[in-house]
Amino acid sequence: MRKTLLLLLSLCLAHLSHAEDGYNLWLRYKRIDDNKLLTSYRKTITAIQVVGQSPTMDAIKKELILGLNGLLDTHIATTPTNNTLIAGIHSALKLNLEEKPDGPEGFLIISKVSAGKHYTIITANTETGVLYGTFHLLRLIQTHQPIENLHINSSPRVKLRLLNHWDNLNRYVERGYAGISIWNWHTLPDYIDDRYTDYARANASIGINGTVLNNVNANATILTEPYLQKVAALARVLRPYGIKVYLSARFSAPIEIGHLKTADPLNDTVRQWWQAKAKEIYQLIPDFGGFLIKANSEGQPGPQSYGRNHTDGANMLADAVAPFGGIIIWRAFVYAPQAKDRFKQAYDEFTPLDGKFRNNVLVQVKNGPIDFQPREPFSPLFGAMPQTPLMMEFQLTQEYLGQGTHLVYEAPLFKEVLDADTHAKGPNSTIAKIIDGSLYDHAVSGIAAVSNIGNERNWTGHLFGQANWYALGRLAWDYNLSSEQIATEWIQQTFSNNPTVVNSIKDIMLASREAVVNYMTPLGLHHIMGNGHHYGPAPWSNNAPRPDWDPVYYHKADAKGIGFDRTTAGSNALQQYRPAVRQLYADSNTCSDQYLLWFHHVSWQHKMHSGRTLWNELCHKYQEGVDTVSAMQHKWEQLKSYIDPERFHQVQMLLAIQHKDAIWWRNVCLLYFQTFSKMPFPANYEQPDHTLEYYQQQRFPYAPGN
Ligand code: GCV
Repeated sequence: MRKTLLLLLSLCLAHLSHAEDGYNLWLRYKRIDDNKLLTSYRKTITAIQVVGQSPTMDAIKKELILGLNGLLDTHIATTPTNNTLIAGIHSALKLNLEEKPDGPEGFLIISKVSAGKHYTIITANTETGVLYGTFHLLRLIQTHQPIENLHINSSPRVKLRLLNHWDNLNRYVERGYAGISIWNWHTLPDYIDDRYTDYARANASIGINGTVLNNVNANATILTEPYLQKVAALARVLRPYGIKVYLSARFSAPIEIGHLKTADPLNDTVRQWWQAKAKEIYQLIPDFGGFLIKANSEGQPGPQSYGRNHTDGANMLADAVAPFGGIIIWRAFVYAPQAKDRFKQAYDEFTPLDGKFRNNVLVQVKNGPIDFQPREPFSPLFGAMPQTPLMMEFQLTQEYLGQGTHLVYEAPLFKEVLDADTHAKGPNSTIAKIIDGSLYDHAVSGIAAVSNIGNERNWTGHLFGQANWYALGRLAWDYNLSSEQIATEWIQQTFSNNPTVVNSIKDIMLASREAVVNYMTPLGLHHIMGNGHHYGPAPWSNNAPRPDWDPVYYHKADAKGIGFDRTTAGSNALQQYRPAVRQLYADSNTCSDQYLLWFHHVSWQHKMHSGRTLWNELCHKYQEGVDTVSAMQHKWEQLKSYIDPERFHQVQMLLAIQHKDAIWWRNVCLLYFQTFSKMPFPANYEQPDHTLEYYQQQRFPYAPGN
C-alpha cells in the first residue's frame, strides 16, 4: 500500500515538474519529435568542442550542452569525434576559413569536411559573436531546419539593441503587467537570483545587448554607492552574455543625492559632480553603457528648469561619460499642456537642436507622435534630424494595447513603422535606415523597447507577450525579417513544430494587431482610453489634470463629425512631414482609412473608400474587431489537444477576457459617438446590450497603473 502511494506521489511529482508554465520561454529545448530529423541531427553533431575559457565561453558550452542534450535527447560528448561542433573566436580557431565573420557581433556558421571528418563551426571576431552564433544554431535545430550544409554569415543591422525597464526601486513596475520587478534591489548585491541568468540567456538568444535597469521616471537613489554595488552585481551576471547595463538618471540627482543647490547643466560644480559620479560608476562597472534621460517631461526635472535646453543637458552628461566610452540616450518624449496639438511639440523642440549634440548622444524617439497607441503615423522627427543619431523607442508592455490581458502580436506594428518611408532623402528613406544609421552615415545606432518583463513565472504575464519581446530582438538584429517569419520561429520554439499548431497560432498572432486597432481605435482614432490606468474605453473623459490627457482633446467629436484636423486648416501638424508624406494624408478623400481621423475632422456622412458613411464604417470596424477576437478564440479552441493544459487554459481564459473587453470597447465608443452622430446602428451588427450611462458609471479604482 505504502509502495503504491509512493509510486503515485512520484508520478504526480514527475507530472508537476514537467508542467509547461512558460518559464523556459523559447529556449525549451524539447526532444526533436521527428525521428528522421532526430537521427540526422544526431549524425551531424556527436560532440562539441568549445575553444577557450572565459565566462562567455563557459556560458556557450553550458548552453550547447543544455540545448543539444535536450533537443537530441542525448549526452553530448565533449571530446572531438568525427562530427564535432566547434565554437570559438576566429583568431583562436586557427582554421583556414575563406570567409571572415563580420564586425564585433556578427557570426559565421559553416559546415566543413576536412580529412574525412565533418565539422560544424561557429565562429566570430568576439566571444559575444560566438554566443549569438550558438543561439542561432540551436534555433535552427529547434525549428527543424537542416544543419548538414550550413553557410551563414550574419551580423546585426542596429548597434544598440536595448530593453528599457520602467522598474522602480520598490519593485513596482510603471505600466508593468507581469508582476513586480525582476530586480530584487533589497537582496542585491549578495543574492543572485537564477532568473537574472535566465534573463541574460533569453536576451542574448535574440541579440539584445543592453538593458536600462530602472524607470525613466527616475529615482536618484540608484546613483548612490550602495545601489551602484547592486547594479554592478547585475552587470556581472549580464556581462558574459554580451549585455551592458545602463541607468535612467534623474537630472536633479546633484541636488537630491549630491546636496548641491542646483542641477543647472552649465554650472561648474554640477558638471564636476556628474564627472565624479561617472568615474565612480565606471570604477565599479567598466563597461557601463551610459544614461537614459527623461527630462522636462511629465513633471521630470531637466535643463529647461534652469532656462537651458536639451543640448545643454545632454552634452553636459555626455562630457561626463565620454572619457569612459559611455553614451547618453536623451528622450524626445516631451509635451506641454498648453500646446494646441501635442503631436507637434517634440518636433518643434528638437529639430532646432539638430547638429548640436555631442557625438556620444542619441535622441530616443517614440515610434509615433503621441504615445504608443494601437496605430500611430510615424513620428515626424524621423528624417528631420539628419545630424543626430535617432534611436527608436517601441513599447512591449502594451500599456494601450490591452496590457497583460490581450493577445496582441506587435511585430506588424514594429514593421509598419520601420518600413515607413519618411522621404527625407528622396524615396526609400525608411525609418529602418534612419535608426540603423545608414541613411545619414552615423557611427552609432539603436533601437529600444519598454520591457514587458516582470517576476511572473512566465515573465510577461500573458504568454504571448513573450512573442513581442522575441520579435523586438529579432527585428533589431534584422528588420528585414517578416512578422510571419518571426511568429513562425517563435511558435515552433515555444509550442511545437506541428504545422497545425504553427499555422493556427500564426493566424491568431497575425490577425491580432489589426483586431486591437479595430476594437479600440479604428480609422485613426487615438488616446480615447480611461485616464490614469489606460485600460478600457472612456471617450467622454474631459476632466484630467491636463487637457492633453483627455480623450475629448483627441477625438473632437461634435455634431458635424469626428477627428483631429491636423491639416493647414487645423493644427497643421502635417507640415512636419516631407511633402511626399504630407501628400498621402492631406486630403480626406484620399487619406488612407487607417489615418483618417488622425489628420481630419470628418463629417459623419463622409463617404469612405468602402462606399459606407463614416458612421457606418465606424460601426463596421468596431464589429470587425470583435469578430476577429471571436475567430482567434475559435482557432485557439481547436488546438486543445495539441497544447499542454496549463498554457492552453491560461490563454483560453485571457482570450475570453479580451473578447469581453472588445465588446466593451465597441459598445462604449459607438454609444458615446452616437450621441453626436445621432445615427442608428446598422441593423446587421450586434447591438449594445447596456446603455452609455451604465458604462459611464463603471469604476476601476484598482486597475493596474492607477
Ligand atoms: C514612464 C506615458 C506613460 C507613463 C510613462 C511615459 C513616458 O505617458 O503613461 O507612465 O512614464 O509615457 O514614456 O515617459
